[in-house]
Amino acid sequence: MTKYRIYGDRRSGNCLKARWTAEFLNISYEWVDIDVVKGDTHTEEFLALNPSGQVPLLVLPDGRALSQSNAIILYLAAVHGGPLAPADPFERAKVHEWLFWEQYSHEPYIAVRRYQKAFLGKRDEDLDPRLLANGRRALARMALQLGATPYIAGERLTAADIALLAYTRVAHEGGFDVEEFPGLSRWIARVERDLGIDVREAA
Ligand SMILES: N[C@@H](CCC(=O)N[C@@H](CS)C(=O)NCC(=O)O)C(=O)O
Repeated sequence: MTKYRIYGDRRSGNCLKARWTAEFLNISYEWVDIDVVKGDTHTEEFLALNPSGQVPLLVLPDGRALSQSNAIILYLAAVHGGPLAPADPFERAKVHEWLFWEQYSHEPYIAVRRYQKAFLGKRDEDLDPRLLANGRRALARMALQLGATPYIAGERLTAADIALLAYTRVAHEGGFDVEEFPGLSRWIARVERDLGIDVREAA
């Protein structure tokens, strides 16, 4: 039987979201290594699969392709069941609330500052100061929620935890100190444990 294929760069949090979800749901898949920095997402062959030129990309066994990390998590959760997307409409909408928030208010600051510092080697004085300020605001928002519930969308692990773990666990590489925000380190450890992430390998 043809398997799912996941095209991704192992250093990318967005790509790890797809990988962690497939592994958590025991889905067998083939991983296709893509090097974003080398421009692998802009080859003619890759653009034929995803005209947006981005990873992660999920290719279904029937050949249909899906991009956007959070859409991939939700699709796999919907097809393969499990607890990641709650059945109750309001609880599910709460998961979506956090997924949209992650893409608009968290990832554009925390992932981008990390990329510019750790991958492009930029100096702090050359970075847009809004990245630090808005990233810290996002971490504070998460800490506020985690003061009330053990997981980001409530009492159980959901797709929202996977999406937010990806860049929060490497926020220090972007110059953020998660220890400043009560409950964040404990939540990171809890979700890593639930997902069975090998902390040494996936750093
Ligand atoms: N919102 C998208 C962002 C995807 C994205 O930015 N992917 C980056 C790697 S993390 C990429 O493919 N960059 C290559 C490029 O844009 O040329 C998602 O969540 O999947």
